[in-house]
Amino acid sequence: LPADERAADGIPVADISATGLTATPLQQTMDLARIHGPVFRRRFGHRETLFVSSLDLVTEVADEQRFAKGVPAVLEYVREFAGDGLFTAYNDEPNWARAHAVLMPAFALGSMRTYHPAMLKVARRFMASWDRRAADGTALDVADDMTRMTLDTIGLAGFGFDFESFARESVHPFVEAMVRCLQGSMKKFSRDPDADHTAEDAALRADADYLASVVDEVIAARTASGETHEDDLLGLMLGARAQDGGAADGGPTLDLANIRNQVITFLIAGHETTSGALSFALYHLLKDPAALRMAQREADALWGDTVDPDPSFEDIGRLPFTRQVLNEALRLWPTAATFSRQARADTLLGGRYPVRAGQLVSVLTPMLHRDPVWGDNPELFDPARFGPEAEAARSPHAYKPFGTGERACIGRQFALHEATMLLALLVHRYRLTDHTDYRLRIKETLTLKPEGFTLTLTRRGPAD
Ligand code: MNH
Repeated sequence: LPADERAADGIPVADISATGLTATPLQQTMDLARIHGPVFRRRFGHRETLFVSSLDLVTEVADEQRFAKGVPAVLEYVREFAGDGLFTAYNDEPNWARAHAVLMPAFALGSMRTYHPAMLKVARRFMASWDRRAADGTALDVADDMTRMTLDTIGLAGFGFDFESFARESVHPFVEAMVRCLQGSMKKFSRDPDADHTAEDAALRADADYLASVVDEVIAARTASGETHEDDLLGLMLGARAQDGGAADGGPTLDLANIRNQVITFLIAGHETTSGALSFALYHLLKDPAALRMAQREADALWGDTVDPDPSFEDIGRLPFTRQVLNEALRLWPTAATFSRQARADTLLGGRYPVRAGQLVSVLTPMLHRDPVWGDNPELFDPARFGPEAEAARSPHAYKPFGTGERACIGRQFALHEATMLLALLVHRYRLTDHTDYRLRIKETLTLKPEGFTLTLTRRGPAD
């Protein structure tokens, strides 16, 4: 790694131009933070990114008076297929405020009651698939199955569209095209500006067109049905009129081009990160028998020996330890691992580092989640960190897996409801076997997932 160098403003510069960005840029950047500390610049050719990761500095950039969401280079590339959808919209694009107003009610805690039946339906498909694995003893790829589950859930709950992922040999082609698009955005960041990228770009364009065609299929299915579905995301967007904060003439609040961008955004943002979070949670439970026992005890207390429990909406609020397991998994591996903030005016970070108006600051969330505020063994998986008293005693800025402020994750409750239910159902039903003595390797496709994490399982009996 390059020698430490300090710019005139006192911020260390890690110049990786010679070594290059690796296939795991996030983990590489975590290593840089371990060397250079909680504020540094990563220089790569003509690109420079300012990273912060201490509680103090993140508290500052989370101040909505001083900073707003920033759209960094990689998100500019994601805009090539997600356009002005919520995730990639600029703060001042009118469609952001319109779509936010239309969709917010669909993500209030109470709305999860509406999605609960669709989530449960997909969880049952998941278990039917795992039951077959339990019967024939074959190994399964955790991240793949979690991806099947979360994609089908957002498709059904959000859009009434069934991807039927568990009826397929491999994940839906939408996922494969999406992964190539996300990876393509990541690679664009590090590519040689002078080389010829025509072939790569054409391939990416083809994938983006395919994503758009799936979205058109989703919208056409709804339009053809002649039904309105006022309570799902697509219904809300298609039905929104002027009184909801849109066009003054009573016309639709969101134009069709924007609705397409929102659908693509939700199909991606609504499954990719939740699937990773569930995969990491299962990984940690497999490596921590005491935590697994506690999660099982919690599920058993709710559902006892019932072979096919019928979790109610309220049950999901009665699984606090399972929720803590997810929170802790997202602390160690926040699956959307960075987010950017943009200075509203010239300012001084930490009272000494000048940041100009409009400049971006990236929060390196996995290192914030290893700040000394987390104690002297931050690498240890310990769900007790999210017990009610421990949480109340800690700054809310110490934990940012869902970003911050007005542009924080709209789907947080959705993800947590879906993931808590599935995790509890799984530990209730199966005994999991770490048949390869798996060592964690993390694959980066803008989001994080355990790579090559497989397990075998058997059904639990009443005596387990
Ligand atoms: Mn989600 C924004 C993480 C699940 C839809 N999400 C964000 C941001 C983070 C994030 C971080 C902020 C990004 C930024 O500041 O640039 N999201 C997650 C994680 C999970 C997750 C870790 C699961 C675990 N997200 C979901 C789900 C949905 C969703 C589920 C939809 C059902 N997220 C979004 C949308 C945004 C967002 C939409 C953009 C919100 C906005 O800017 O208005």
